[in-house]
Amino acid sequence: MALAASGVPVRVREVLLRDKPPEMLAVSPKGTVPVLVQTDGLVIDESLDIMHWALAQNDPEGWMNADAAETARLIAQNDGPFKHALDRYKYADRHKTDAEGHRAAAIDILEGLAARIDAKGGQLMGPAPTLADIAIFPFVRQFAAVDWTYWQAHAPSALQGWLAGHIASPRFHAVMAQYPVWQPGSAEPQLATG
Ligand SMILES: N[C@@H](CCC(=O)N[C@@H](CS)C(=O)NCC(=O)O)C(=O)O
Repeated sequence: MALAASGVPVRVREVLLRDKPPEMLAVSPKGTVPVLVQTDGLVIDESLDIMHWALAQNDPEGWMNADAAETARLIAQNDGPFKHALDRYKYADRHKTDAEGHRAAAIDILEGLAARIDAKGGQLMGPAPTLADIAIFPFVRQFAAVDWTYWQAHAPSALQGWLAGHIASPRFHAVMAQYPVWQPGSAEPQLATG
């Protein structure tokens, strides 16, 4: 999303996580996506770092115009306790965990986000989206998608509206496009940006 918003030109190599190409592991041995390789060969392989990198170059919608410490705190809460609960709710079979307990822990965090959205006028840091919203909504979407009926019945309405707005954005649709899996020598399409 940040790459798309920044307009920084990016070519995409789609990979299968179950069949990671050696070319990817050679530049980023930890084997997670996304991996960004700059034209000078420098590698960034954490999504938040990629967001910062893109928006430092061009931030036409002012996604960095928010309190940095508060933004970092919200993202750390998301990447730490929220993701912990989400994974154990979503993959309760794999983790042999109590799905409902983890769902409740996640909902506690989501209630806090909803209170912020109400207080701030629509988004996490103010009336307009900033980095925190863009970094966090895909995880809230994953939570909602585990059980949409539960989400609609129990998630705070401010958060339902916030998520619906982000999911409906043309940019989100564009960046969710599927690309043919890359193989050496195959095309590297431009990132679709909406
Ligand atoms: N903190 C990392 C997490 C990246 C991550 O875990 N990505 C998952 C996919 S969403 C992955 O690549 N998993 C490796 C695998 O499933 O083999 C980031 O945000 O870049």
